[in-house]
Amino acid sequence: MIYQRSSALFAEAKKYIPGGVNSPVRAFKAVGGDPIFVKEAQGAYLYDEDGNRLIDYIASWGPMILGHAHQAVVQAVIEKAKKGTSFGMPTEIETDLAQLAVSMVPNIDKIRFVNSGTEACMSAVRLARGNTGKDKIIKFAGCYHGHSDSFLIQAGSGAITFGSPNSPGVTQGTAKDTLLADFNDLEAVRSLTQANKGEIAAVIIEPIAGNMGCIIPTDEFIHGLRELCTQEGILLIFDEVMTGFRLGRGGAQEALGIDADIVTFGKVIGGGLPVGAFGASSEIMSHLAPDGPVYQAGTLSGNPLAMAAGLAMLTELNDKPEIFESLAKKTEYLHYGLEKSLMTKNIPFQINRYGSMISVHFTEAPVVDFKSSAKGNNDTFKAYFHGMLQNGIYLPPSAFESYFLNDALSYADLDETIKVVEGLKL
Ligand code: KE4
Repeated sequence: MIYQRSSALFAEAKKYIPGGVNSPVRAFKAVGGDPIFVKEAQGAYLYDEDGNRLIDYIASWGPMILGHAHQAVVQAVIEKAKKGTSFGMPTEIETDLAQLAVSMVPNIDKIRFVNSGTEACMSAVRLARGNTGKDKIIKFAGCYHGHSDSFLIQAGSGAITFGSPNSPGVTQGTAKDTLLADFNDLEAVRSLTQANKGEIAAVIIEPIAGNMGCIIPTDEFIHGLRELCTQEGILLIFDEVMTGFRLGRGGAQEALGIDADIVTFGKVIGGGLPVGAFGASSEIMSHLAPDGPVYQAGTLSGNPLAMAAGLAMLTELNDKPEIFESLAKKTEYLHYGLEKSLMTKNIPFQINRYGSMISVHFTEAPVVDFKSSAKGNNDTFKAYFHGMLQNGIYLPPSAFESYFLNDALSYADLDETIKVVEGLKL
């Protein structure tokens, strides 16, 4: 594969945009080389600026669950754009999407739209603090909830990728209110609640973690966490920016059988346009402005264009829930195919999978938290990533990410992907 035009475009971009990208993980820093510039995408395929066709396993980091340029979404956006894109005034379509989302997700009565997952998680924490009058939060090493200051403490995704899980610019004053525990370590959480009795507003967690690769909670951990939060009067925030509307209509709450107190969303809920959201019971949401004193706002929040994309995507998923099952089956097929191919390479590896999220880790021990994920051999990962890319398969350019399958992927695409792995020298 030739990537000359992408490299030239990257050099040009770096003159005007820091690092040549608008989100660090896109820059290929973890895998080396220049990032691929996409010209367009259709269904399961990316078409880059050098004319290469790539089978896409990131789906824009989750949103494009139906595949790229899905007819229903594109049509809805075109029609809505003709009538104006943003008014800064309430529109009916916001209620339509809110009603649909609330009907799909268990345990939330109301939802507020914002413009990113970061905003959703940041606002959810403020709402929890406003509801409880407490300052501290617990997060888990390797979980990523966006780039709001409180979260950039042992954060996952791009933060780990750059080896800077704690970002400069986050003050001690902020960091002191973020307590850290290891994912799947219930005792660590229990100790923090005892050492900070009555001071913790919320625990925020990715219920199925996707920002240190895909990591699945043990039943004992996630159910124990729910019980502990209930006992201690701590609000449990499920960050479902990745899992919401991907694992099923009801996301991780439904899949795990756990009721969170506040749930955050992003990615799929916007259908590929900028939408984040957070939802909770009417009681908890009654604290949010303009009903209550917890302030939160946004010029483009709920803008009709983004609402149109989100409504089209959620309507498709709500009307055809068999899509979730079909995606999970495709992911299982890919899992066993990758496993079979990698076993011929005589290297240690782990494959973690949940629903349509999957990740490959080149390490001996099971990957159950940030520490075990960080033990992965990054040189092997780089060879794997570039070997796949050279053969037309686009994977996340970091070992600390999850693949996101899309419904446009065919079994022929999966077989092609598996075959490429067979031929890799790792
Ligand atoms: P955004 O602000 O990027 O929309 O959402 C932040 C966020 C919050 N919570 C979870 C669980 C997330 O995965 C994310 C964002 N995910 C990353 C991918 N690991 C976005 C990709 C990027 O940073 O460019």
